[in-house]
Amino acid sequence: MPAPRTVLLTGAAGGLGTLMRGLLPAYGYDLRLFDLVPIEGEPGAVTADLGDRDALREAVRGVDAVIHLAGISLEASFDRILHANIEGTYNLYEAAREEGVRRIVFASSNHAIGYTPRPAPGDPLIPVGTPRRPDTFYGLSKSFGEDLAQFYWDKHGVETVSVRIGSCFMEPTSVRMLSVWMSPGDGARLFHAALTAEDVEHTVVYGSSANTRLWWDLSTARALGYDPQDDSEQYAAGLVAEHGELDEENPEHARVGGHFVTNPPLWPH
Ligand code: NAI
Ligand code: 15L
Repeated sequence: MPAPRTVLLTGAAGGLGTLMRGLLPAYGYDLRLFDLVPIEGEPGAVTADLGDRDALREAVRGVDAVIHLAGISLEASFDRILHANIEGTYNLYEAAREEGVRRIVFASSNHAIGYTPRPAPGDPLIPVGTPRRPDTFYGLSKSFGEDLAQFYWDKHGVETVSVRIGSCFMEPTSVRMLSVWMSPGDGARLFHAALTAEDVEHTVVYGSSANTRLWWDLSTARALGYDPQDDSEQYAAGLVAEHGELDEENPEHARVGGHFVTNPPLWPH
């Protein structure tokens, strides 16, 4: 597949979308933007719902690849998740198939495996092939998205890299995030690798920086050419001084999904 140039970025108004709008053009991409809400300073962005199949089909027409970030990014009622994340992701894949788009980078989440016990220091890292254990309807929708991606590769030849993102924010803000943080710069490196690697078929990767306290195996991401440059450890002393180390006895600290397992944050923010 020739290296993609024109890329549709769904969810472009959101936190990660805003970070990637800033960072990805330096890799040579010409971004087309899509979101439910208008984006200030971007009059050319498509403002539409993932339920609008005609708008999606028009938005993917002529692009080389899609980075699919749009959707509900926290816990919500099943009906809302069904519309935005399950039917919305299906609509995006159908539009891509109909318009001949060959590569999608899907923003999956660590919450697809949120009930997995978090490894203690020295335990083996969690492999990509670990059984999925969603911690929320939200995590369940990401699990569905990964299966949808596999199906569209097997049935229709649409390739996907499903990125089980940890926490992509400017800085880690909790002790858990020391393990799952992905710096924005590493996020852009990983999306670039996912867009340009050859013959990915459907590849699942974890999305994080090269954190000293990493919980999962980055080898499938590295196999795409991802070479993370950041490590959350520079924030560890401050965060541990403020919150203490993770506590084995605290249910919120026991599983990969953290507080999504015990008391998930609800959409909208
Ligand atoms: P966000 O909530 O800031 O952005 C999501 C965007 O999707 C918003 O701009 C929203 O308007 C748009 N959207 C929601 N429903 C829509 C619909 N029906 N039609 C069209 N657009 C819709 O979320 P964030 O943090 O930017 O995350 C982006 C993606 O990455 C999400 O899919 C999220 O699940 C995933 N992710 C993000 C992580 C992170 O650390 N930021 C971690 C794991 C996964
Ligand atoms: C996610 O999937 C959320 O979209 C993001 O807002 C963070 O909460 C992240 O997971 C996390 O696990 O920290």
